[in-house]
Amino acid sequence: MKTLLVRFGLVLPCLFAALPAGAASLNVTVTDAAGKPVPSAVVTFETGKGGTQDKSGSYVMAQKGIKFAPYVLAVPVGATVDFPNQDRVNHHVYSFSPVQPFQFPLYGPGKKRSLRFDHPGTVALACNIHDSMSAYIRVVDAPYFATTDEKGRASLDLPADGGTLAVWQPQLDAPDHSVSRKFTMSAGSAQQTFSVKLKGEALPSGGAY
Ligand SMILES: [Cu+2]
Repeated sequence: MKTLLVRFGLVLPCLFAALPAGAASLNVTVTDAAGKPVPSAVVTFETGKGGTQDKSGSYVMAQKGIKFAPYVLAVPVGATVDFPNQDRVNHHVYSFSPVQPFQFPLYGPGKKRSLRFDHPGTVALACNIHDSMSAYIRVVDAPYFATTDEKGRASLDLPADGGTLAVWQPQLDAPDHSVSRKFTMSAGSAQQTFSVKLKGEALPSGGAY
């Protein structure tokens, strides 16, 4: 018990220190027109007053089971993403997206490639060997962002402030595959729901996220 108390004593102040003053939790749910959850949607919040992005995370876009995993990976501007090949076959990963075109010529099982993403926007991924492989890296410049899980839910710790809440998803049927609304965060936890229109299915058949 003493150990537990000591641990909490050390850890809790660190957790609170990481949140801006007045921060509270916003739970966002994204559903399609039929009310089904929409996974792999990137939710962002911007106050227009800047804010520092947390760039301490490590970001992985694996190739596993002849699929990319995850299907959508949101990263802050300047993040380095690792692309480990966890399959028993070779992959040749590339993107033609103007935001940051690149290619990793054929690399084998157990090998890894890495790339830094310096420009906000969407980088659509494909594999030269496997036409069915498809995924997205969404490079965001908003200080607050999260990606919806299989239940279409995402949680963001936000300052009590007004700003723009936006949702991006690759199949979202809207300009830039994105919709947004003005939103003011107040103290305490809050809930927002987006009902969005999708083009076709929310995920490619057998898609991983
Ligand atoms: Cu491949």
